[in-house]
Amino acid sequence: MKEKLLKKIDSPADLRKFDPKQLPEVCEELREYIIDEVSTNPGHFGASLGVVELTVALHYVYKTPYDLLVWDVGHQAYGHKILTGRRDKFHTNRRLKGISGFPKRGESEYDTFGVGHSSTSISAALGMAVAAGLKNENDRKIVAVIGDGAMTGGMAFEALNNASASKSDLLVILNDNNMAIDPNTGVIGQYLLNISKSHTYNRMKNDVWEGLGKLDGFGKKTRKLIQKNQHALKNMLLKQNNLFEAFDFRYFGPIDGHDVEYLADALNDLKDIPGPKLLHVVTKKGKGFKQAELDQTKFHAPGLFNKKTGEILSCGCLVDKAPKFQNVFGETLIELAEQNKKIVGITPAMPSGCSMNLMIKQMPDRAFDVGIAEQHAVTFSAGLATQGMVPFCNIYSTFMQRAYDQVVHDVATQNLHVVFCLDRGGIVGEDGPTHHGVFDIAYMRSVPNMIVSAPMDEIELRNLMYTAQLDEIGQPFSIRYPRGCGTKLNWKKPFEKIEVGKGRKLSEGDDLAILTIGKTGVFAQRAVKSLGRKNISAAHYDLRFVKPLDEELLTSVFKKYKYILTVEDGVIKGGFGSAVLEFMAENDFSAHVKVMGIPDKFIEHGTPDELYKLCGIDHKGIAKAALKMLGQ
Ligand SMILES: Cc1ncc(C[n+]2csc(CCOP(=O)(O)OP(=O)(O)O)c2C)c(N)n1
Repeated sequence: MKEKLLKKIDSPADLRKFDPKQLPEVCEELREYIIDEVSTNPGHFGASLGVVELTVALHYVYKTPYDLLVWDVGHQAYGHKILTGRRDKFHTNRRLKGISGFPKRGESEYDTFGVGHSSTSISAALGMAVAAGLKNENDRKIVAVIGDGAMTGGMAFEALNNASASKSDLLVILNDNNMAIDPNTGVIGQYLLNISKSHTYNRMKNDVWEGLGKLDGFGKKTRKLIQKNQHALKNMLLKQNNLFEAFDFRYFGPIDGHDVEYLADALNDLKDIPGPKLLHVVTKKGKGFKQAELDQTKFHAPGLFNKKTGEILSCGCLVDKAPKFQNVFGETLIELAEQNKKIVGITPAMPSGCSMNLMIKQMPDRAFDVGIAEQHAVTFSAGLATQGMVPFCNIYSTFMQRAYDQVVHDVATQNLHVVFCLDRGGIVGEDGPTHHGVFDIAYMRSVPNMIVSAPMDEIELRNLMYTAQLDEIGQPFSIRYPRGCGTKLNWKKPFEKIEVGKGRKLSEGDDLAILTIGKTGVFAQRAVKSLGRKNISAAHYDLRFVKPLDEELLTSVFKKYKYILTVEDGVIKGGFGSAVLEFMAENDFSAHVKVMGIPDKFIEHGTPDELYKLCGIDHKGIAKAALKMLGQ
C-alpha cells in the first residue's frame, strides 16, 4: 500500500495542514487502509468505507477535539479512529486489550461519546451543545453523524423535537446510504430517497444553497439578513414538504457524500449558520470495495475476507458444521409458524442477524422488520398478543435493554402471551461492553408473570420455542440463547414439550453439584469430565429455567450436597445464582454455594473464549472453583 499522506497524519491537526486538493488522495489511502486491516482483523466494514470522505471532511473543517463530533452507533468510526492518533494501533481493533470497535471516551479525547447502540447521537450532541451554551463556549461546534437506519429509532426523533425547542447551535449530518444492516424498512428510507431524487426539490434547494455559498463576501450584518431571508424563503417553499424543516431544523442537501472537496466546502459554509440544522449526505455503504457495494448486508461485518477476491472466509467454529443458534431459531420459527397460524415474527432491524429473514422471505405477511425500534417492537408484539396472535419478538439481549419498560408495562402487567427470543445472550466477544448480553437474566427474572429460560444447546432451543408457543402457556415467555455455533450436528429432531420450570440432571456425582443455566452447561460438562480425571465426582444439573425454578430439583440438591456451584453467563448480581441463594434462604437449607458469573463490572472486548476465561466461567474456571471449594 502506498500510504504517502496517511502516515503523516497523527492527529487531525496534521490533516488540516494539507491543501484541499490533497483530500481525495487522503481518502483513497484511508479507504485502502481500512480494507487492508479489516480483511485480516475482522470488524464492521461497509459503514466505515461509506463515510471515508465525510470523516476526512469533518476533521478537516472542524477543530476537533475542541469541536465535538458524535458518531451514532459508532460502527462507522474506523476512519475517525485512524485519523485521530490510532492508526498504528488499529490492527488491535476489537482484540483483547486492543482498541475498541466503537468510539469510547476513555480511549481518546476525540471520542466524545461512547456508543454501540443506535440513535443516541442527536440527544448526546444536543446535551453537549446546551452545555457549551451554558459555559459560554459559543465558538464550540457540535456535530452529530447519524445514519438513515439509526434515524428510524424513536430516540432520534425525541432529540429532534427537543432540539428545535432549544435553538442550540447543532449540526446533524444524516448519512443516508439507504441501508441499515439489512435494507431499511418503513417510510423514512423511502422519504429520504424521494427527496434525493426529486428534481423540483433539488432545484429549489440548490437556489438556496448557492445563495448561501455567496454569503462569504458580505459583512456580518448583511449575511445575517440574507440568511434570515433565505430561511424565510425556504420556510415558505419547503416547510410543509420537509420533515426536518417541520422540526424547525434548517435542512441542507442532499449532497454527494463521496466528493470530499465539495463536502468540506459545504461544511465550511454551514459552520457559521446558527441554530439547529441538518445536512443530508448521500453515500454508498461499502464504497470502494466492489463486493461490499454489491452485498451490503454481508459486508456490514463480514468476518475475515480475501481482499483480492472478496471471498468471505469461514466463521472458524470449533465444531465443524454445527449450526449457529440464530439459524436454529430462524428455521424452527418457520416450522412452528407452519403448524400454528397464530405465530408472527417481529425483529427490530436485525432480520439477518437473528435469521428472521427466512420467515420474512417465506411468510412476508406474518413476519415484520420494524426498524431500529426495540420499544415499538415489544409494544407492537403486545398489541398482536391482545388479539390472540402469538408473537415471537426476537431482540438481541443487549438491545432489549432499550425496551424494558415495554416488557414490564405493556406485556407483563397485562400478562400477555409474547415469546421473547433474546439472541446474543451472554458474552458476545469482540463488540465488547456495549453489546454483551449479560443483564437479561437479572432483568427478566425480576418481572412478575415472566417465564425465564435459557437452552443449553440447539435441541433445547427448539423445544423451548415449541413449548413457548403452546396455548396453555398464556403468559410472557423469554428464551435467551448465545451468539455463535452450538454443538449439535443433528438438531432437527421432532419437537418435545418441556415442562415449564423443570430442569434436568446431566451427570451423577457425589462430591459436589454444579447447577448451570444455558450455554454454561456445555462448559460444566467439560469441567465434570476433567474433575473426574482427578477422582472428583461432580453432579451436573441444567436448570433450563431461571423462573420458575425447579424447586423439587433444588430441594433434592440441597438435601444431598454440601458443596454447590452455580454458573451463568450473566451478571452475578440478581441473576440465576442469586435465585438459587434466595431459594436456599427461603427454605432454610444450608450449603457452601459459590455463584459464578459475570462480575460487577463492564467486560471489555476480546474473543468469547478469552472473555469467558477472564470471567472464570469457562470449563477450566469451573473445575478450578470446584477444586478450591473442596479444599484441593
Ligand atoms: C438499539 C440498537 N439496535 C440495533 C442495533 C444493531 N445495529 C447496528 S448498526 C445497525 C444499522 C445502522 O444503520 P445506519 O444507521 O443506517 O448505519 P449504516 O450501517 O447504514 O452506516 C443496526 C441495526 C444497534 N446498534 N442498536
